[in-house]
This record gives sequence, structure tokens and C-alpha cells, in this order.
Amino acid sequence: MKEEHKSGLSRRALLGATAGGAALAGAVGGGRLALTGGAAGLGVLASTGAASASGEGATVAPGQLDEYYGFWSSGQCGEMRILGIPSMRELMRVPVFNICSATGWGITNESKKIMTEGLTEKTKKYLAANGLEVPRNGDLHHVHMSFTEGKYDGRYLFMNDKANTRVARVRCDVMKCDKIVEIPNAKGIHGLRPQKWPRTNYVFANGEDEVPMVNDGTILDKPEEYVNFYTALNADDMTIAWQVMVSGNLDNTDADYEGKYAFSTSYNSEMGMTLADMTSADMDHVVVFNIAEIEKGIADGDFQELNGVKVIDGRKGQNKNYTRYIPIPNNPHGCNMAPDKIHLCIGGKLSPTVSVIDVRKLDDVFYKDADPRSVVVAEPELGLGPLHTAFDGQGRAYTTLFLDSQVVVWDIEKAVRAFAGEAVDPIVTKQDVHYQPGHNSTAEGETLDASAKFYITMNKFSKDRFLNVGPLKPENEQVFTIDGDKLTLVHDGPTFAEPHDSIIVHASKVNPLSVWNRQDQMWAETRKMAEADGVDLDDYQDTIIRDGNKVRVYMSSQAPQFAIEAFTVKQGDEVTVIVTNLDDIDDLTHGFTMGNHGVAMEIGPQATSSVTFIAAQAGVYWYYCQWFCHALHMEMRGRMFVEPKAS
Ligand code: CUK
Ligand code: CUA
Ligand code: CA
Repeated sequence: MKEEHKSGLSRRALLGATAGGAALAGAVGGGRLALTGGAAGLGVLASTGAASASGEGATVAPGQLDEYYGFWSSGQCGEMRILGIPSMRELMRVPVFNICSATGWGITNESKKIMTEGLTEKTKKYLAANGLEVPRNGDLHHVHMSFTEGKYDGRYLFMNDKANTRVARVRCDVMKCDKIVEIPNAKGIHGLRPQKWPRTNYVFANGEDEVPMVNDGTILDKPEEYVNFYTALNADDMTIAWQVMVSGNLDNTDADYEGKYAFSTSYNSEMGMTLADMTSADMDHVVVFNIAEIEKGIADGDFQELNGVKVIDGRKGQNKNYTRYIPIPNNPHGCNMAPDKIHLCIGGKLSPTVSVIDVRKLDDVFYKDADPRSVVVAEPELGLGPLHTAFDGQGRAYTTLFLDSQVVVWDIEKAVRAFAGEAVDPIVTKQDVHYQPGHNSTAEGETLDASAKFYITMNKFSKDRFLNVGPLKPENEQVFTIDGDKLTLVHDGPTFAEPHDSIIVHASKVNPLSVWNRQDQMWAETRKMAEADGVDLDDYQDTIIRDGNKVRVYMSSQAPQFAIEAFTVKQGDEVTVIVTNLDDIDDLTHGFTMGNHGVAMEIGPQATSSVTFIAAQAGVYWYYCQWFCHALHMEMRGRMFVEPKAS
């Protein structure tokens, strides 16, 4: 095995130590060096013959449907993706935090409302000052479905935006985003999980970046006055229920199967502002949030109101029952609750260990003053750079080893026994992956329906795995079938920036519509506007309303024609085009693109969409349907005449 290091130390030696911040910080850099320089030479290719005979059951023939949906984050692309599993066929991209040229997300009036109504006043000012209508980007790391009694219930998907501190919700009936909320006070929403039990009443969201409590510029470079916030949103209406101020920062989060506790990892218990500071302590921590106590504190008025949010003080030293801090080595990352309802697994990242917390022991820490570390019932050494853990419902855990480019399969019960002193090895097997895995997923692994069918690894580097496409390489995702102790590679495929996390949901739990309901709330505002204009949006529309310098053009569409094939406005008019797709057949989507105006939108069967723009330049402009809908799709077009302003 060849290993390269700036420091000259071996990667294993470096990461094997859990103490010494500088060495560990160096190890991250060193590991990176090793993986970019030498992974191909690490011998990791040996065990990965392509799909073998034992991978059967993972083949999905052309025309056949997948057994599972995969809901994927897309990182800095800001969208959610839907895949078929196990085929890994990409089925759809759902724009959420991004602006989408195809669907008009961020361009249509309906989507702009969703993208802006939940923003703070500060952000609205920022947008105005920058001449923006909506935030341009997002960084979507975590997609999770709503739960009822510990199982996916097919209602909603929730997701975070680390870049602009937002949380969004996607409706599973139409697979469109219906709510985006900016979280006040917190900065950099990263970890996100729905409450699992009794149902998803709350969505928990971690603030990763520390800022002054009142962040108005009075305090700048005084980290000792910075704080961090844990946020609970009400899942049903996407309002903010409460926040807890914490010590240290927050990385990933999860919730238990009893509705009692939620948990967050912190890699910066030091409240450091530099890499050296953030890695200086041997131990960081997991914060445990006591949901009932927090609710009681809110009810009893033990909070301060900050930017409209009720904030509980759960920092260290409060001596209240809102939070407890469990010491964990070292810059921990992943936070995964096992479906055995007992074991919470924390990826040690700079420590080669996963810390296993028995959540049944937490009551004693809250109410009997037990040592916080007494809840740790196993801490197996698994390998270098443990990040996230998935579960198969059969007592096994699958932990990604970022630096080792492996997944380690281990037995939770054996790890507990080994920790208690028994001579058992919890490690079942180690499997090479390509390369540097972050998150991983098993089918419904974060639910009580966890199964041992597939193992999906989301690798941060593809390196030499695919044809070279220039300096920017794709990421790589791999699917393995699980057969006892054996993982068999059945899919290896590139993916664009940058999925972090995914969930695998049985197809029976997701039942989207094929045709929109005409009464859908998505265009409720547009419907009100039409009513005021005396236009029936459910019937054929070819009405043009002039209202000062505002023009509203109502046109229905039916393949292959817009109800209006020409309309006239005056230069400088604010034009709103409202298109209703009266086709009610599966898969008959129309579009509306106004040439040279930066305007495009999707109008699904029976949907209404609208878009507003200024007709700034005189001339003839063609609009057209940009969604191929008919043999005469090219002919589905019309003209906008813009009369010159009288000078
Ligand atoms: S984080 Cu990306 S690999 Cu944002 Cu869930 Cu761990
Ligand atoms: Cu309508 Cu293409
Ligand atoms: Ca740290």
C-alpha cells in the first residue's frame, strides 16, 4: 500500500491518534493529499469486479419500474433529485433553492412568492440592494421525508440550505416545493431531520456558523460573544416553533424513536475561528435536546424573543433540563439513530471511532446527574475518517470511512459487548468504495422499515473512474447489494455536484398525481387576480386586461396552440402572461418562453403559471412552447408586438 504525505507520517498513524489538534488538522490535509495523489495506487480496485452474479435482484430491465424512490440532495446545485432505486436512473430534478431555466422556478410569479415570502427583512433588503428578485443559490445537503410512527408517510420532504440559512418543504403529491423559510438568528442551516415519533410535528435544523446573538454589526470579531442556534420548525405550517441557544456549533442532527430527544453533533465545541482552534480539543460533543422540557420552558415563559422567535438558553452551565452535552471524540460529524430505537451512532471523523449512545440512559443524565459519558455504551475503532452510518434493520451498521475510502460493516450488539470488555470483534467486513465516501443509505434505513437490500455510497471523488471531463470531475455513487456479510457492487455512476445525502423510500409510499388539481393552492394568488379581472381560469382564456401601464394576458393552452397567437403592448409596459394548460392528459406539459426576455416556465397538465416582465424594447418578439408536446410543437408559438413609446 502506497501512502503519500506532506508530513512524512503515515496516514494511519496520523489519524489513529485522537489527541493533538495540529496533527489532526494536518491529517485532514495529508489525507486529502493521499487521496488525490495516490488513491488509484492504494489497491482499492481489487475487490470491485463489476456487477457479479450475486448482484441479481438489482437489475431493472428497460421498461421496468424500480422498487424504490431515491430522494437526493444536490448540494451546491440547490435542487432535489428523484432517482429510481436500484437502477439509479435519474427521474426528476425538483428546483428548490436554485433558479431553473426549464421549469421557471425563480422566474414565475408563483415560485417567486414561495422563494421570498419566508425571507427575513434583512435578506429582502440584501436582495433589493443587489438588484435580485430571489436568492440565486442554495446548498442543499439533507433531504428527509415526514414520518408517522417511525416510518415514512409519503406526505412531505424537508431539506436545508446551508448557503442562505433556509429550510424548504416539497409536497410529495406534485413533487414541487411549497414552502421556503429563512431561519432567523441562526446561520448556515446544515443538519436537518424530521421528528420520527409520534409523527413529524417538528423539523429540526442545525445552525452551523457562530455569530453574535444580535448580529447587527455592534459585535464583530469577538468570538466569545458568538452563539449558535438549534431550530424546531412546525412541519405542518413551516413556522418556527422555538430555538435553543447552544454552546459550540452544530453539524448533523437526528431524533429518537420516542419523541423525547433530539441530538446534534458539534465539531467546534472550542468555538474556534480557525482550523487550528477548531481542532484543538481532544473531545467535542453531542448536544441532547429534551423536547418536553423545552416545550415546558416555552410555556412557562423561560425564553427571550429574538427576531420574532422564542429562544431558550440551552448553553452549558445553565443547569436547566433543556440540554446536556455528551463529550465525543473528535470533531464528530454524522449523527444517526438506529432503527433498534436504542443506539445513536456518532461518526468520530478525526477519531477512528463511532461513539454509540444508548438513548435509554439519557434520562439519568438529565434527572439523576449521571456522568454524561455514561450513556456511551460502545466506541468501536472502525477505521479512518468515520462520517455517516446507515442501518439494515438487522443489527448491523454501515459506516463510511472517508479517508480509508471504505465502508465498514459492523455489529452494534457486538460493539457494545466489546466495550464492556468481552473479546469480540464487531467488524463484519470492510468494502472498498471509490472514493472518499460521505453519506450512505440503505433502503428506509433511518426508519423502522429499515432493510438489508441495498447499500448506496455517495463518494466525493471519482478521480480516474470515468472519462476525463476536464479539471472539474464528477462525484461518484455506487450501489451494492447486501447478501449476508457480502457487499456486491452493482452500479457505479457519476453525478453532478454534489449530492450529500439520500433517502430510499419504497414506491408504495409515494403516490404523486399525474395531472394537477385545478384548485391547487400553488396558483391561489393568480386565481384571485383572475377573478378580479373577471377571467375564469378553468375555462378557455384569451383575455387581455390593460390596467394603466400593466397588461395581463390570460391565455389557455391546448396542444398545439396558445389561445392567443398575438398581442400588443406598449414599450415600458409591465406585462404579466398567465397560461393555463387545459390539456388533462398524463405527460402533456406545455411551456411558455418569451424570446429575449429571460422568461420561461413549465405549465403541467391542468396547471396555471404566470410570469411578469417589462417589455422594455419595441419590436416583434416571438413566444413559444418550450416543452415538446405535439407533432406541431414547433408551431406552438405567437407574437408579442411592442409598440414604441411615443417620443
Ligand atoms: S454533511 Cu455532506 S458528507 Cu452536509 Cu450531511 Cu456529511
Ligand atoms: Cu406545447 Cu410544446
Ligand atoms: Ca473540535
